[in-house]
Amino acid sequence: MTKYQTDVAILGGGPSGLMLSRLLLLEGIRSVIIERQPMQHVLERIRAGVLEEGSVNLMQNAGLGDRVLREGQRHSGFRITYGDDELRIDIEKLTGKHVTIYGQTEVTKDLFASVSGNGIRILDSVTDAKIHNLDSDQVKIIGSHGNEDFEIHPKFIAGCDGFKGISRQAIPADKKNEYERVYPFGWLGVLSETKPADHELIYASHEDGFSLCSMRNECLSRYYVQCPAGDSVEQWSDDRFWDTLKRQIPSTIANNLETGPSLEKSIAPLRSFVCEPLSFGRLFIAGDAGHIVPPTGAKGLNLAFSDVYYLSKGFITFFKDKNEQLLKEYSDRALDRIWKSERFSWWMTSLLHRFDNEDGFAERLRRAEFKYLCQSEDYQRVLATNYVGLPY
Ligand code: RFL
Ligand code: PHB
Repeated sequence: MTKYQTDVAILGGGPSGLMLSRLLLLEGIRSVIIERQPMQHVLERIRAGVLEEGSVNLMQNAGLGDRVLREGQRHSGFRITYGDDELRIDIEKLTGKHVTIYGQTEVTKDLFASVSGNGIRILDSVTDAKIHNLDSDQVKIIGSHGNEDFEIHPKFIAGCDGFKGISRQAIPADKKNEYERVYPFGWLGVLSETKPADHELIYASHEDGFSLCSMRNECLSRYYVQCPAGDSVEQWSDDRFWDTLKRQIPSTIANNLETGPSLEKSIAPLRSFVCEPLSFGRLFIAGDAGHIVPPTGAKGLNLAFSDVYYLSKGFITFFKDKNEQLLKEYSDRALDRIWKSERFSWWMTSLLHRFDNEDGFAERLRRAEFKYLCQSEDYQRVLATNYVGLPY
């Protein structure tokens, strides 16, 4: 049995857990990261692509600005298409801000390198991690790492272990409320070594379903198409995927689309979810562990970073100034921003996707919404302001 004493035990070595560990490390606050998967798997998981300015600033403040500023693509707008009609949202003109295309794989790589060589212990491939005595001074995490059992005695636990983690489950049922919408569709995502469809992102609404043309760099594209919730990857050959995508994006773009073998193909179910509050006793939850947004608004990773920003401030004022006030306020401050992003992500999803058993009324409302968006710069500004990220 190995025993560890630390300030903060961080469950989960995804972007939330790694960023929290890094921000605490810079202030001399110790942490141990407990990750269920091999770290290699975490580093290779293909997910988010769009970073808000706030997220890039946070990376810079964490001393990790060089690569994202050098290799990330700065985007000042994106397109929404509705059948063959299209609208460019000029986010820079509307908000004075931009977003950065930089894959979650790269974010995770930068964060991992900044903590792993710097005295932060990362226990990966951990099995059977369990939280004990959450509501007391004797809080601890036990589990197995390799062939050995471990016991961690921290002052606090940060639950950064994603939607399926154990930290949210550790809050007693009568001490939390959970709010949820499950959508009847998922996103089938493909990564391919092809030239992106355009130099900016295209969110395409079509009567057969939604598609997204995104990218990682000039020769690496990321595409998504809406698929039924129960579909499996085996049902989607590369040919079927490309045919569906080409049908659902405007013909001018489809005609010039470069296709190729998929390097990665996966299906993500779409869900909106919030747990309230985000804390209980010595436990504080951040990122996907506490909330999920459908990826349409590109908010998940960005929200995880704003949570971690608030939480890091709470821990830092506790350990530096013996002041618990910011920790007490953490849940309310984070939830305020989370609910606004939940609203935006739900709205973008409703605008762009097709739902089962819809009637003509729903479709006409959606078309009216698109036309209104085309005609009203004020409405476009509301969209752009949310897309680039609300301040924190
Ligand atoms: P993660 O990334 O799920 O990491 C949680 C980690 O916890 C580990 N874990 C455990 N560890 C120890 N003990 C246990 N019992 C554990 N149970 C789980 C897991 O193995 C994992 O390593 O959560 P985190 O760190 O909060 O980060 C959240 C983001 O990953 C997520 O919000 C984004 O990927 C969402 N997202 C997007 N966000 C954006 O901001 N912009 C985007 O463009 C964007 N696109 C996307 C996305 C998510 C997608 N999918 C696949 C859901 C596109 C897609 C398709
Ligand atoms: C991505 O590139 O993976 C991506 C981009 C925008 C989104 C979601 C995902 O809204």
